[in-house]
Amino acid sequence: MAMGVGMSEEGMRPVTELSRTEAVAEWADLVQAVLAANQAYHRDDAPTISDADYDRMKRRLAALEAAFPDIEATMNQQSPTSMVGAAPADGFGKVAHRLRMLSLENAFSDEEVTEFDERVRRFLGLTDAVAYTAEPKIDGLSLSLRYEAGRLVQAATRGDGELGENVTENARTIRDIPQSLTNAPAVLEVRGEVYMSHADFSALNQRQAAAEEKTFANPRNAAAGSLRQLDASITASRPLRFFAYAWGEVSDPLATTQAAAIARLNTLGFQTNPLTMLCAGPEEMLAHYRRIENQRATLGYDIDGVVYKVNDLALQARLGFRSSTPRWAIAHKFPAELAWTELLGIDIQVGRTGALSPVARLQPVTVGGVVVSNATLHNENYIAGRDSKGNVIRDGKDIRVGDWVQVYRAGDVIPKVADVDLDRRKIGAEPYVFPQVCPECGSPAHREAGDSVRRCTGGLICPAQAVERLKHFVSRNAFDIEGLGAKQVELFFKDTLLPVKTPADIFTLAARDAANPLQKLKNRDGFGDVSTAKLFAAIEAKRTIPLDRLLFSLGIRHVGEVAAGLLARHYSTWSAFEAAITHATPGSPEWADLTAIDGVGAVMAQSLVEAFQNPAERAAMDALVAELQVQPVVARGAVDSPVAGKTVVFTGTLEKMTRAEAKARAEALGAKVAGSVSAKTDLVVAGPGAGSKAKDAERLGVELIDEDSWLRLIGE
Ligand code: JCF
Repeated sequence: MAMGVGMSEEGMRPVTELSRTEAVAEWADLVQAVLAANQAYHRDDAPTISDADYDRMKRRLAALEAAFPDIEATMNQQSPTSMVGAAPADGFGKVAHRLRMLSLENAFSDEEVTEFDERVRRFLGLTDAVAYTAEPKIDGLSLSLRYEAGRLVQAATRGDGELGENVTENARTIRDIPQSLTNAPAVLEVRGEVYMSHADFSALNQRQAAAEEKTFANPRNAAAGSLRQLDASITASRPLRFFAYAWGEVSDPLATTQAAAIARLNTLGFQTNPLTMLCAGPEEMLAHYRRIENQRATLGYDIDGVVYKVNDLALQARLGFRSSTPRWAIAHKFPAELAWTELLGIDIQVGRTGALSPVARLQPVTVGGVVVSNATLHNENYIAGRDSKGNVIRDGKDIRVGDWVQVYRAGDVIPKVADVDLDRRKIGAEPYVFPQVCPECGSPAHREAGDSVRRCTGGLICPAQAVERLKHFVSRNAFDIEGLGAKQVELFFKDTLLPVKTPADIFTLAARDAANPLQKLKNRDGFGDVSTAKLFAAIEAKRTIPLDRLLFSLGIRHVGEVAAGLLARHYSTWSAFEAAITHATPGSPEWADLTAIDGVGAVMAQSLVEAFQNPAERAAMDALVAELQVQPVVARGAVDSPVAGKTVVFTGTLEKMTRAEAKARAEALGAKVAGSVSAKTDLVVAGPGAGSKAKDAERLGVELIDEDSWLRLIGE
């Protein structure tokens, strides 16, 4: 029985009273009805039911799925509640970017810019100069505009780079964004920055204040707040602008160089930044940086640095990407803003891996337009006037409570304490004594030799570590559960009726709530029918998770996103991974196999092994995995590449490309690149001077080819 138009929720039987068969029948009908309504609304622009009825159907679906969590899996049909791009009950629809929206690596000094150029040329094996474009880095928010047959069909925010928000209707109200293009490629995604000028920002704030509406802290916030309005007519009333500086999918290349591509975007009708310049190398780039810096105050809009990009697009393609940033670009940030203030106290925060981090409590002070009252003091050494290697910093001046300290902010990062004014030190100020036990759980806090960080040894028994692990678990690049952020995790962690102490507890929340005859979550303060159903549905939607995300989410020390990807692509399935790590003690074949993964060293391997040998950690992982369907991860680019899934070792001197480029190319084609030859190696590519690795290949019967054969194999 699907809900008919106008049918009230009160008239419906609670999902908990339904038999499984009844629930499945109702679910299947509802899915069909919602899909039909989606099509009518999105494809045909001709809604067949009211928004209220639509929302009711989606809520009922979510409730059914919360009460019968396996419905979606057993019916072999994806529910609209977990579909990307389906119209959500509120907020914006999600858009999957066809090509990831990138962010940029940062440089903070001239030296880092020179190093960037050296890195680029080393990677490409070029001794000649490389040309770069240099342009102001606009401080707004990035937007991707998709044109098909010359018409604007979609606008999406960056989001996490893979999934953005659909803000098409809002983008249509921005004057700088053309609705249609002539002589454009059939498919063209234009990327750039939405921003607000200083003049428009202050006029907007005056209007807002006069109307007793909220004012904005800076033009960036005003631009973001204006673009992300559910009511596009509000966006239309806000003076937003747009600079184009990049592109995503294109059916025909725009040009062969960055500079020409930008010129083409300009010809097509986009604003491009007039301070974009072509530079012959680092010297000219730094000169242009100074020029832009000198004009910063009079530009009329906020910029926070200068972006440099390799000009030759063929070289950009060879350079490719690191995990989320291109190797061919860098953002040279303007110097941080500074201020002096009094250090009121030092608090110790205990992080996810047990690290004791000292946090400065400051007399609030404005640093570059933002009020700062906390700043990081990094670690024990830093307070004492030494860097993490023990070398003297700040001429060895230590930092004491009551001191006047210099605070700085660079970009969006956490403010830092940089310096201390000894002339203003109070008489009787005592050196800071760093705690030797965890302030949260009382366990001893140890410093390993060579580590600048003191760590709580309590592991999961330390409430601070446990809660930070949970926060990491639900964070954006981990499980990313909508409606379950850091704040909610802290509340559930302390909750007595529905406690969440480990990740597995998240996935039993709905069942525990259903089984609880006393106070249901929906009847509690801050919850309700709708938000509870939404939360449970959001949790259900993440019960199926790719292995790489799961591995990152576990929060094992030294296993970041990149490492999680490497491990997932190597082992493919949770059971293979779990079996391998369980048996991987130094000297075992599993250990050799683990450490042969390029990018996995002994330190990470040891950390994984320790996590699996720790009974509490192990129990938490087993309980979690029992709640999940872990999707296997296949090697990247597995489609139609002759080397996809193969393990390749490069040895000897390569003549057509550098080792770094060869490795990046191979990985882009879905191959695994290993550092040493083993029985698992599929292919050894040997250049002149190849030594023991070529011999190993012969001994183990592994195929051995030269560089030219490799290039032919990958079709170059
Ligand atoms: O102005 C900017 N904020 C800006 C951001 C300019 C660029 O040329 C960018 C960017 C982010 C990513 N280019 C990329 C690839």
